[in-house]
Amino acid sequence: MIRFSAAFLILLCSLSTAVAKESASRPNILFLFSDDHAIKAISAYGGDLAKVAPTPNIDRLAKEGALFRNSFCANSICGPSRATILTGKHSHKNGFMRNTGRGMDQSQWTLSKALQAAGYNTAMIGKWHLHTEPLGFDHWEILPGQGNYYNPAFIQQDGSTKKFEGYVTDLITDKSIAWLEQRDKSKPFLLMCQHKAPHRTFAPPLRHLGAFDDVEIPEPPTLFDDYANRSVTLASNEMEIDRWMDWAYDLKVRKDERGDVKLPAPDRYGTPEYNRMTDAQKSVWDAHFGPRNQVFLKDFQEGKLSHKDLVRWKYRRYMRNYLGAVKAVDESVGRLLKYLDDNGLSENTIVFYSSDQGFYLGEHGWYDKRWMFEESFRMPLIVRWPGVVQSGSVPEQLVQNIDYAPTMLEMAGQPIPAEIQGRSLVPILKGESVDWRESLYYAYYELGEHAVPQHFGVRTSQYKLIHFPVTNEWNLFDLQTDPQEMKSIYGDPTAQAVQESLTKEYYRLREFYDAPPLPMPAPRR
Ligand code: SGN
Ligand code: CA
Repeated sequence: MIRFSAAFLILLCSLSTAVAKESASRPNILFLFSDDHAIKAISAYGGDLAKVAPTPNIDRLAKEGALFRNSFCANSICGPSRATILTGKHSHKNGFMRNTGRGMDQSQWTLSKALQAAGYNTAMIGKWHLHTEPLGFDHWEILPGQGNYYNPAFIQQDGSTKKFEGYVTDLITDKSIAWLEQRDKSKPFLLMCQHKAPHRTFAPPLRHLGAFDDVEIPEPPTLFDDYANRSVTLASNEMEIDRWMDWAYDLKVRKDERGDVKLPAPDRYGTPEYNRMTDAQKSVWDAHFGPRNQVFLKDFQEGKLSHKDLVRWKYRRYMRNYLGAVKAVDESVGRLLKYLDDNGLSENTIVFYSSDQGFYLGEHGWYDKRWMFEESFRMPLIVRWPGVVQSGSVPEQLVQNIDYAPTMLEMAGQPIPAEIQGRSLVPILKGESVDWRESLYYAYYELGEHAVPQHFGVRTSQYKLIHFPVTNEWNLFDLQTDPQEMKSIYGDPTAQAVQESLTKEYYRLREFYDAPPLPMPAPRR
């Protein structure tokens, strides 16, 4: 028989009490993240769309936590936003400047590695998009690249790829809950649950087809923007609903290959997502879109639709599908919050809701993101932290995704490395008065997709200056008098003082963040 001395048993007891105390005192972190979710499509942020497309579960987080009114990204594109979140640094410092090119350099410091080393049980489930295997996670299961909506494949931790039947958002939620169930409960956790939705091609779960058919989708005032009074590069964009959103407009030349508007192509019905569905799933889809497409195509072929009618039709169809995908993301948030409630985890779990960038929902005639204009520059950010954050608070400070890593480190009681460029939001979350930044730096480096040029800029609470180095242009907006950003006042004699101070601030920020010289070289393909 093995005998333990009394002293050894006492030591063992006090150690296990210490572990239990530590995991109780260090909060869990549930990071709920989506892809391309514009704040306008979250009802807690208000606006016309919020009335017809409520997001009650995300709203619950805002009611019980803090909704950051002025939250922005550093570079409005997927991979770079994710790399910034994991490193607390602008793209030029973490090296992931564009979606294309090499994978994330994981030899550098990352949030997941730091929390894992600090004793957190860490998991990453869903869209990763950094072209590498996730590091610093005890468990991960990720979509390959952009992933698929219907019956998607997931890359497993052993390197194999497995296909699962179902809708991607539901599957990511199931997998997240399954991980929470079997996690190491002696440790606090960090779970990054990262959805693909509502990214293009805006595919809702089959149960939500038609969910928004009977509501009036409000039209943004800039749906027919003519791109006057701003950089010449706006007009050469390739993300306009009118000219660029895929659809079978003459049923011969251009097909709805990606499935943006869910019209049949002449030679095959199938878009890549359609072709992934089972026969039973296809028949639900066909029963929904078939008759609606027939009505549209009849009107179109009989010449009943003006050019503007066609844009409006595409816009409405895009929005209905986008909102259907958002509805499923909101349900996912609801399921995870319920899991926390049912398992006594709500009190000691900090919940974030965010998305990699915003998105154009018809503003400036666009879908997609990338530009420093408000709709894609803004990122939703809601944080619920029971006992610390005052319910329903709405911080006004200018915050950015460089701030997420230092925030989570402070929440977990970890030191913030000096190399991190962001700042912890903890003092703001605690409602403390804090000397905060008065301007944000922005940089966009891609050159190819959607024909958005490289641009850089600075935003204060009232003004925004955008620099287009390739065409050597500057745009300046007064966001108070021109919130839609329709007329640049750069060069306007009445704006001279503002122009000088913003230009100075732009160069100060570039130096402060140690930004590389412009223009940047073409991306590696
Ligand atoms: C895909 C989309 C683009 C989108 C990029 C980047 N085309 O290439 O419209 O801008 O992703 O999106 S699609 O036909 O494949 O849908 S990001 O969110 O991953 O940065
Ligand atoms: Ca995105």
